[in-house]
Amino acid sequence: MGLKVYINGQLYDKADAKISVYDHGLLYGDGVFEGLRSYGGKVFRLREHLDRLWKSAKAICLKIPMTMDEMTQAVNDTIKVNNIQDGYVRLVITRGSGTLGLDPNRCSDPQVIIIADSITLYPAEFYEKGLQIVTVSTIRNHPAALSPRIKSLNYLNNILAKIEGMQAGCVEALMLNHNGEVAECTGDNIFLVRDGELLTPPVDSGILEGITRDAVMELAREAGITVKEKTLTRHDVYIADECFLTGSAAEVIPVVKVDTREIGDGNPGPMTLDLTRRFRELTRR
Ligand code: PXG
Repeated sequence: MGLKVYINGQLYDKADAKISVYDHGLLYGDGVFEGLRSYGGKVFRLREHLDRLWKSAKAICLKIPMTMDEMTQAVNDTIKVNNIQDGYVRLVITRGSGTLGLDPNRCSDPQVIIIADSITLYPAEFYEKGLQIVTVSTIRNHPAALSPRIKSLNYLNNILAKIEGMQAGCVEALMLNHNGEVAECTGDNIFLVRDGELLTPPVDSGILEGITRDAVMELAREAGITVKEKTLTRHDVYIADECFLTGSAAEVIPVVKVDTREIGDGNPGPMTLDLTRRFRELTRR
C-alpha cells in the first residue's frame, strides 16, 4: 500500500494528491508551512508547531479553515494510516486557487495539505565529525520586507543561500541579516558556546523562532548552563569554543569549520555532545 496524502479532510494516494495550478501557493508562494518530526509515531512538540503555523497564517491574513484540535487529529490520523514511526510531517496551507492576479480575496478556500513520510537524515558521519559551513553573500530577508518569523511558502531567500553554500561544497550555509549580524542557517538555527555559556541570536536578529532552538535552550537551562540570546557577529563565531545547529530535520548537529576556519579545536565540543544527548533523550523517551 502506497503513501496517503491528506488534502482538505480526505486521503489520496500520493499519485492522486493534487492541487490546482491556479493555487496562489504555486503562483505566488502565497501560503505557510511547517516541518515536523515524529518519533515512535508521536509528533514532537506538535502544539508548538501548530502555534507557529497559526501565527504565520495570521501574519499573512490567511485563515486556516479548521481548529487546532482538528488539525492535531488530522496530523495524527495521517501518521497512523501511513504507519509512520520515526518520520517527517509536512503541513502546508495554501491561499487556494484564484485568478491570475495577486489579490488573495479572489481565491477560493485555503487548501490544507498534510504529508507524512519517512525522513532523509544527514549521514551519521556529519554528526560524528561535525559540519563545515560557509557564510554566504545572500542575506536573510529584511524583516520589514518578509519577516523570517513567517514560515511562508516563499523560501527562495533560503534556497538561494543554500545554492551558494552547496557551490562552496557545504550542505548548510550561514546567513547574516541586513545589519551584517549572524542570523541563522538556511533551515537551521545557530548556537555558539563561549566560556561555558550558550549563545544564540535573538529573534530580533531576523530569524525563525525554531522549535528545536526553544527545546535546546530549555534543556541547557535545566542542565544549569547560562543561555543568552545575544546579537552575534562573525567575529563571535570565529572565536567561539563550540558551534552547533538545530532544526527539526537536523536535530542538533556540530559545526567544526566556518569559512574554512576551525571552531575551537576543530572537533565537536563537549557541550554540543551533551546537548545532543539530552535532545535525543527528550525526543526518544
Ligand atoms: N530556520 C529556518 C529558516 C528554518 O526553515 C529552522 C530555522 C529550524 O526550526 P525548527 O522549528 O525546525 O527547529 C527552520 C526549519 C525542510 C525542513 O523540509 C525545513 C525546516 C525544518 C524541517 C524540514 O526543508 N526548517
